[in-house]
Amino acid sequence: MIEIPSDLIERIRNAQRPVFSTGAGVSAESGVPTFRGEGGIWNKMRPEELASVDGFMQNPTLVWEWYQHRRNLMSGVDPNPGHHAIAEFEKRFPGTILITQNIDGLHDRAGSSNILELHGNIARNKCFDCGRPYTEEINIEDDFPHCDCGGKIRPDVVWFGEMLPQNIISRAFRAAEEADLFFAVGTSAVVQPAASLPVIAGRAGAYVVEINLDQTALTSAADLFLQGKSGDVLPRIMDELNQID
Ligand code: BJW
Ligand code: ZN
Repeated sequence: MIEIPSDLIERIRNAQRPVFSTGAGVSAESGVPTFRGEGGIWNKMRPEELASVDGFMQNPTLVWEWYQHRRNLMSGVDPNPGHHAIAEFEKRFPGTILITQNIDGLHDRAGSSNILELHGNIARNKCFDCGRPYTEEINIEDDFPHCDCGGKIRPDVVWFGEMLPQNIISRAFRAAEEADLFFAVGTSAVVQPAASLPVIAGRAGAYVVEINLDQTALTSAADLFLQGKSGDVLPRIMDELNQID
């Protein structure tokens, strides 16, 4: 069983502005594949084809089918103990900010409320041409629908080379700058600008804790690295906190 340093528990109890930043690893135990590492999507598929504007323009049907497949998969899974522990943390420490790169909506379903979704949400769609939200129900079997303007409908997610939603990323940068305790959980920390958030937080004085199965690009810059599954480590942290009061 992973050892949680008592110093970390003390830091959590004293934290004024805790922030979590999560990546695909947090949803892996729910059955959502990660992008990189063992079993990662990008080991078999090409991000330029499936998760870029150029890819969509060249073969919209392929991209649409891939997202329909993932929608189907994500609608059949549930939040895991890692998601639930983060939601419990927020209830215990109101004001906790949760920044996520995940598009699967599992944090919301676990009960977190203060969530900044950096890369959008697979449950939403928008028009590729005019950007208007598209709220009609979509069946998994359907070909991709069109907007009133004639544009193709696409998932409301952020592809490579696209800007992140401005209001969300600016709130995430502010949260990182103001954080005194920053948890980076289940992310390979290679995709920008999300990867810069723990670094910014650390430089601004936050204590940076990384939770991951393996070392990453962030590990050497983190103050504490807890190696393990987020679904094991995060509930262990909550257990330690619950034992104190
Ligand atoms: C566990 C676990 C368990 C597993 N418990 N842990 C050169 C240098 C720097 C930047 C760039 C560059 N060239 C281009 C860029 C910019 C680019 C970028 O960063 N590229 C790098 C890859 C080099 N970024 C962008 O394009 C972004 N936009 C942008 O920068 O705009 C400004 C701009 C515009 C134009 C030109 C230049 C700049 C947009 C990025 C969008 C990313 N989109 C995706 C797809 C989203 C939609 C979808 O899902 O379909 O987002 S790609 C994919 O990667 C997805 C993820 O959110 C993202 C990050 O992945 P994440 O979450 O870290 O997961 P993994 O799989 O990488 O890692 C999982 C981790 O979990 C591993 O470490 C495991 O060990 C661990 N793990 N099980 C704990 N149980
Ligand atoms: Zn349109």
